[in-house]
Amino acid sequence: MATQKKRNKSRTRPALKKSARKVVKLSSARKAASKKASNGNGLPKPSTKPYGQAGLALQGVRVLDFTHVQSGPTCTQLLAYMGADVIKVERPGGGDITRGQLRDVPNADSLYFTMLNGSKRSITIDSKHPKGMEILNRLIKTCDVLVENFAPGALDRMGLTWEYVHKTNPRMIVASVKGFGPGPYEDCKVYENVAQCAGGAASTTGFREGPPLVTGAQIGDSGTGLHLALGIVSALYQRIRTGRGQKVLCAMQDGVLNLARVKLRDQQRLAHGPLTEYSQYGEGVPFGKAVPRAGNDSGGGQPGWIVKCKGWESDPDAYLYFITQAPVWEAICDVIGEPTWKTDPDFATPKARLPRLKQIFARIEQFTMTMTKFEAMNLFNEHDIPCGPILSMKEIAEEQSLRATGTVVEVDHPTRGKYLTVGNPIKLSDSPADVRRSPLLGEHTDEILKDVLGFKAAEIAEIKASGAISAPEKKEKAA
Ligand code: CAO
Repeated sequence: MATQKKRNKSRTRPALKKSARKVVKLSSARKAASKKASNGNGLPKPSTKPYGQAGLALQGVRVLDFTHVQSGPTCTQLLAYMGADVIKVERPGGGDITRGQLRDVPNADSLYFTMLNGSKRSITIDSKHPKGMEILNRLIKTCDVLVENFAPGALDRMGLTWEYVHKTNPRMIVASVKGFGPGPYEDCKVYENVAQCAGGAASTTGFREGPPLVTGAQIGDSGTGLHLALGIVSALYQRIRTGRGQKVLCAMQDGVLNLARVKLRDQQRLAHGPLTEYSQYGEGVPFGKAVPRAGNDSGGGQPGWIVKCKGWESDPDAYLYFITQAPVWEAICDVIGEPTWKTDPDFATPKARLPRLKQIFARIEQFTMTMTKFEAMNLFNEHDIPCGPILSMKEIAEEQSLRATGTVVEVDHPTRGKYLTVGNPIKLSDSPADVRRSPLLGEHTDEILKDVLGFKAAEIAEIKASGAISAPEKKEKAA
């Protein structure tokens, strides 16, 4: 890329008279240094440090984190895990509303908060206080990315419009989560389940006979936070070339639809006939105009279903997801004790099996009910048959292999003690995840004012006296 640019430049540069050309001579020492630093392609030479010891991927990126609840914090926590310095701005007094929501330990930050705000620093600033705005202005000048997920218009009402932020720091990337993109609903506040419903997930989840269902996975909030993180990293990459920031917008409806894209695929297939891999096809139930709920049918081309295992009567999670993958059909027949199905024309081909899936899964279930889900998992895997146990959250919390990979991490917190959090699900071989506990409210206020913003002790005292970083003292009630 750099070489191409260089070539274009030399082609378009007007010819200068030889005498007018300014020849800048590099001293031999500088020449050697620049040769050492670069590979000749504009990139630094490959580090010789051992993997994992060359700093973290986003080291040097500073994030002004105006996020709250779940969607935005998911994004900024990931950036922090990747090494960014994430400065979470919170309202003095209460901070992020989730600190106090779904509390399990009295007077300690909730798990809702702690599991979404690890590895960040917290500063309290009242953005509606003139002194608070002064601090924010300094932060805007020093940060690379501003991330927010306020209700539509809230950032503008603070005075932090895109135009203002861009003028103050043209390199700033301003990233937002909103419920909806531009259109009829753009001014609406949105929570997780609203997004799941508006993005097409709820109408396609659940059983045909039942109402639409939302899923436990937070595809609206955390899913959109993930999308936003990718947008930010892309904008940071583009900024290397352009030198300027840009707006990044992820609407939760769009994020959910992106994750539900197979259902929009099926919507279009409906125009060409029934969806033969859906159980309702085998059951002879006609399709309507829109994609129906498909129960536990697989969303892909290999039919699957959830089958009972030993203990299902008392254990709500004694189940296995079983996939009748075509290439291992013969092995499936042998293992479940139906060897004649290998050649029986009613079962031998994927097409022949489609109208009989209910019967096939009933037979598989008869077999799996004789063993635990883990025994079944082991047995089928010996034959390369894809399947998976339905794991409870208790089992996941106790799973040692997830601890070993850092996907589940135990951290210690000064007021709540040890808790489990989800570490970085994205593993980079040269950037080990930096998973630390969440900050207390305003824990890093002084340190940020001093070290990041360069305020002197007297100025910090003045800021404190102004009330811009602390909640107004509660007046004692008269006796
Ligand atoms: N100092 C002073 N005021 C502050 C502040 C600070 N540090 N931080 C926030 N505020 C103010 C905002 O300025 C805003 O004030 P105004 O409305 O007077 O301008 C106010 O706090 C509340 O912000 P909000 O409207 O975003 O919060 P809410 O609780 O009413 O709504 C939510 C929450 C999530 C519905 C809304 O923020 C939203 O729709 N966000 C976008 C979509 C989203 O991310 N949803 C996912 C949420 S997780 O399920």
